[in-house]
Amino acid sequence: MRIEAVELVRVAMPLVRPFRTSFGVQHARDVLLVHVMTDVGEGWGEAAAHAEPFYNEEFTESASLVLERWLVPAVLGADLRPEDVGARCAQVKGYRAAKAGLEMAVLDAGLRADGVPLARYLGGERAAVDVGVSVGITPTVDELVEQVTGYVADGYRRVKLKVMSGWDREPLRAVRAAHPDLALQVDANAGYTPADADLVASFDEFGLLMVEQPFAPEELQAHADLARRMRTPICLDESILSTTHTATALDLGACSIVNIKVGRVGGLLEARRIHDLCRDRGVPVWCGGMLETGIGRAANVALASLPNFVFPADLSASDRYWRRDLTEPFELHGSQLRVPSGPGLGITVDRDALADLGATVHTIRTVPGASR
Ligand code: NPQ
Ligand code: MG
Repeated sequence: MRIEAVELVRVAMPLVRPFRTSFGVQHARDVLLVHVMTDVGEGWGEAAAHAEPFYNEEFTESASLVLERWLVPAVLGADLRPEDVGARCAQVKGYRAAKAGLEMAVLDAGLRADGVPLARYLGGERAAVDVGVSVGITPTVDELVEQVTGYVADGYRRVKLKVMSGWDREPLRAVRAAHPDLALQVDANAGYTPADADLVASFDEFGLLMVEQPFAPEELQAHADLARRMRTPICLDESILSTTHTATALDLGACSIVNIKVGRVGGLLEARRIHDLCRDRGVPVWCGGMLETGIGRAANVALASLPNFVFPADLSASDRYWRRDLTEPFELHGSQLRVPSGPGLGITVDRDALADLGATVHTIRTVPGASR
């Protein structure tokens, strides 16, 4: 297929409630969408970067700039398959959310033209995926318990609590007391240091499914040391940027569960390769989330339908994030989201919602007659 034009669409999406983690509080998402126009039709992708470089180095403005200056020119006017996008973008180091958004859009266009749903293309085997909810840090422990109880009433059967120093054992004790049998896990977003290992190891008493990314991304050995002294499995998020990072972390014993996020690893195809590597090594994975709109969520749900995604995904219904999503809303059915069955991402982008939210569009086109 030939890439004829690319639109970078930017839209501020207010969250239904603020989302606080050890790296800061988000009141709205600075959403960056990639819309490709090709000779076989259009496609959409989401570059799930954070507004600020607090989760990782990338941030929305930087992702947009890198797309405009290097990634889009690397595919514009070219006759390519979606599987070629990664290699064309490889000269750019990092900026994995930007690359993921571009690859997603080209995949959506190609699969739509072929009439193939993304989940089927990726090798998904389920029509619906188990999902959980990620609960941010709240002003008080009572508010946390209230939020968790509300989500459990909605149908979520797995809850992830964000923790940080000063917000860990006390909220954990309270949530555990209120919900003794709830599947519960925690995520520190790299907020502890190896000097906090005793404290983190003490979370064993709360009967957690896993502890996610207690230390900095590069602290693989410290994670391995912690894993050896904890009963609770360690899961890595920020440390895992590629199949190579995954293999190294597993060789070291730094984790026994892997969180796969499309925007963190550079795209759906690298995400699938990490899934396959983990499957071959008997390591369970689950699909992380970055508060995506319905566009990125559709891709995540398709990915999470692959067989080695064994823990519930960090993908909730649209109404947990947005008053109005950019697609038809994802709804909870029991504790599951349905995998879209239409071609490509299987969603329709709501252009009226984009307009009402004040989306801005930057269009990048080929020069007529030029080819590469
Ligand atoms: C995590 N996600 O597992 C993240 C944190 C997070 C649902 O807890 C843009 C880029 C938005 C990165 C929102 C959840 C993000 C983001 C949340 C990361 O660590
Ligand atoms: Mg995480």
